[in-house]
Amino acid sequence: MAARAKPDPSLPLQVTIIGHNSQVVPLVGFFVGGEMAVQVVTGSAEVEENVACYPGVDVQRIAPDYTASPPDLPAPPYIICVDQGELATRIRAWLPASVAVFLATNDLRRKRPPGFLQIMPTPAEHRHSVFSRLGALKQVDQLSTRVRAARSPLILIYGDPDPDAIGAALGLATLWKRAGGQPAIRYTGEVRRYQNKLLLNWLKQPIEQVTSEEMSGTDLLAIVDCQPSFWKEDRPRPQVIIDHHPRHPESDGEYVDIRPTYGSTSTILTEYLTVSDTTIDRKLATALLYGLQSDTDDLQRNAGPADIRAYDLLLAKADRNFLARLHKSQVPLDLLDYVAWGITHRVHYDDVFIVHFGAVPTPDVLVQTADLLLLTCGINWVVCAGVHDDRLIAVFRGDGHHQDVGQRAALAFAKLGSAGGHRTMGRAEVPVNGEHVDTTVELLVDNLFRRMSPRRRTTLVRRLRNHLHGAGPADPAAAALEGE
Ligand SMILES: [Mn+2]
Repeated sequence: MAARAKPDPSLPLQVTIIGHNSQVVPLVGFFVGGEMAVQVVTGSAEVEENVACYPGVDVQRIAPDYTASPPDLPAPPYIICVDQGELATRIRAWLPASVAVFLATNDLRRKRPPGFLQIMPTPAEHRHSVFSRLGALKQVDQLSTRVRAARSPLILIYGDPDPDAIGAALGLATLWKRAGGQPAIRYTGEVRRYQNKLLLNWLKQPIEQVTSEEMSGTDLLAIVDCQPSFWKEDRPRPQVIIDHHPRHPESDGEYVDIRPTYGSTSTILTEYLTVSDTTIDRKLATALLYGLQSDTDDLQRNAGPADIRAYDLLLAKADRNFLARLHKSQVPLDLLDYVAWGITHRVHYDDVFIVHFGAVPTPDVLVQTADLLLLTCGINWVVCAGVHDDRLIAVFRGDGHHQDVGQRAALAFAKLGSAGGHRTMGRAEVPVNGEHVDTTVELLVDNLFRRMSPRRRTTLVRRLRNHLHGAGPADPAAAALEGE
């Protein structure tokens, strides 16, 4: 004979329900349904009769005024089912001391007296969770309806596909495939970051650069993790926009879901998939979680309750070994010496580090350096600037506590180019029209620190210019061992 599984010692083996209101019978059904033994102590003949038919239920009748305890009172937990606070207190007085004393009244809007726990969600709590699910399901239906009517749906990512955009695009594709659609996932830029290449290789999904034929041939265009305002030219007119960046006034479409309070677009897609009971397989969970992790710096930045819920759910399904490998691969080998140069040539002013690299091979240098410099104690924000593609690019990183760097970037540079971001990360891109790199130092300093004293301004400009005129980053080959 097979040994019976030992009962979980942390679970009570029985509960005691005391009282006579209409909560008694449903609670008895609830516990008996979970094969728990139930003791009922009641002053009501009617209740005694109503629960008698349940298996595994023992009933003790006591005086209807509950002045005295029954002769043998079982151990806690106790659930008191009466509607008068005074009566509940009277019963409580003859119970042994225990933290496990619940009160189940019919009037669930009334405040629970102190010392009693709540056993079931209140109707308001329950209603809230059901209603929000119904709202989310309505959204999923609206999205699915669109793909059913489309011949060639296209999910488009703006620029260099980042993890959040990839996760969100895969999430939307999964939802649309379930509805019978065959969406393609495309991006407008190039895959540049090493980690993103690693992720795309591992996913083995046909995610490629978009062609102009695909753009003109699609009858259902969705953009994720971006808005049409991101495009500098040839702005698309998507039917579907799903994003978490601050809403641009011109972001219109048939289906627009923009949630700036969310840490990632992957979180929005995780909600769609979860409410509709759509299977999230290991690869999809990994992509969504990586998107959520990289946009929120592992929940440290811009993460809200929805992000935490999604994180919890995805973590159980994702490939954590692969994620660990992705997280460690931060700095590309050929950029390491740029990062080293940036660290050496920082200028420290109050609680900020400023670096101007001059010409950079890729703006990623700015991102990598800013992220690293922000690890410094006493530094609350970092600005790393460089010239790339005839534009001055300034990358902002901040702790989100002392100031909003996205707003700071916008205040400084929005009039001159594109600028903005979140509390903790911002970016500005300003055309420099072939100007000498020395001019971009002034452009950076004067817009960034409008209220700086002239003396300090002169020193800062001079210091940054001297750095530009000194030796540049080392050659990475110098660090490598020669082959035999
Ligand atoms: Mn994002």
